[in-house]
Amino acid sequence: MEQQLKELRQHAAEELLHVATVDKLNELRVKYLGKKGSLTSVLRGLGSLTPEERPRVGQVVNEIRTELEQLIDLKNNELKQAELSLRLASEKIDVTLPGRKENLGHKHPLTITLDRIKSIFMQLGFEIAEGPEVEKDYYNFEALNLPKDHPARDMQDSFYITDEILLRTHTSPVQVRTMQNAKPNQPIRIIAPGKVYRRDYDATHSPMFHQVEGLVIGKGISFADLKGTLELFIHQMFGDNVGVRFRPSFFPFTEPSAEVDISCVMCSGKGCRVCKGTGWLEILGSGMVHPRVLEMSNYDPSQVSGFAFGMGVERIAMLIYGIDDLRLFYDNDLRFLRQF
Ligand code: 2NL
Repeated sequence: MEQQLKELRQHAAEELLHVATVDKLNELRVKYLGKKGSLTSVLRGLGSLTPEERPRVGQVVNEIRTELEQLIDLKNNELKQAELSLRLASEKIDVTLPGRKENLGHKHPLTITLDRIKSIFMQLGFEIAEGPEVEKDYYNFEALNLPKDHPARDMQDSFYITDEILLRTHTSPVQVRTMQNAKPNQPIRIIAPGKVYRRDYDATHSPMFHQVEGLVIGKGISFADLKGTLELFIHQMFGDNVGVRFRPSFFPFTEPSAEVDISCVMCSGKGCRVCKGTGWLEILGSGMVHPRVLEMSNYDPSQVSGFAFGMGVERIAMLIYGIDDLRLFYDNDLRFLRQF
């Protein structure tokens, strides 16, 4: 038995010396020291020895166990250290390399402009209303007092889908829907931003463009409210020093109506190519909501009144940024877009 133990010790030490991985080392630990391992089975054979031999052989078995455990621990540390060195070598990073630049995008100039317009009106207590871009003729024209023979209703000027359905030509239908969904004579203070569609295409007209319309209805709303609101908007949008001018005009859905001009942002009113020598730029249409329009959407013109206005977002962005061709907004040319 002592010979058998000596061989086992020799063999185990040999094998442990040549083991190359932690996994393999664990296999050997089980093979020699485990519950069904070689050393344990020797220990079980102790019964067949004489009582005199037992303590001595038992002691030898324990010595071998301790020795093998130490050897395994040693090897384990050695292998772990080797694996770590290998990982450190392969995962080495050069902290002196220049960093990689994050390529961050930014908002489109039209979105920046629209966000600013919305923000100014939101500070004045306006809510933002939205609605469908494919609209009924009724909401787009009929309810706005646009007579059947109005040029905007011509097939040549609007995108019709059927006789009764078209792409909205302004965001007014959103305001009509808001009026018709309200309680009787309920006050309203909304802006309706969004895409609109007209059959037009040149340097200053695109078949799709963006509009913001506004609508305020309530008891005693007057032309003074219209002027004060729009003047404040223009000064926040273009600066306090810009001149503002209200000019009589006509829209089928407002009476009286006014167009709003600002002093030319290019020449400060001296007269140039952009303002065609007049010193003024038209930027808004507005007016007191026509009594017929109020009536058609269940508001009583003897109880409440209101004002409305509309503006083109592209036109305002072109004036603010000094852009002379609106098609640049849609070309997605990064050389253009990166400038904002
Ligand atoms: C312009 C002119 C305007 C309105 C839009 C409106 C809406 C309702 C009732 C009455 Cl529901 N009016 N909208 C009023 C005046 C002018 O837009 O030049 N837009 C670019």
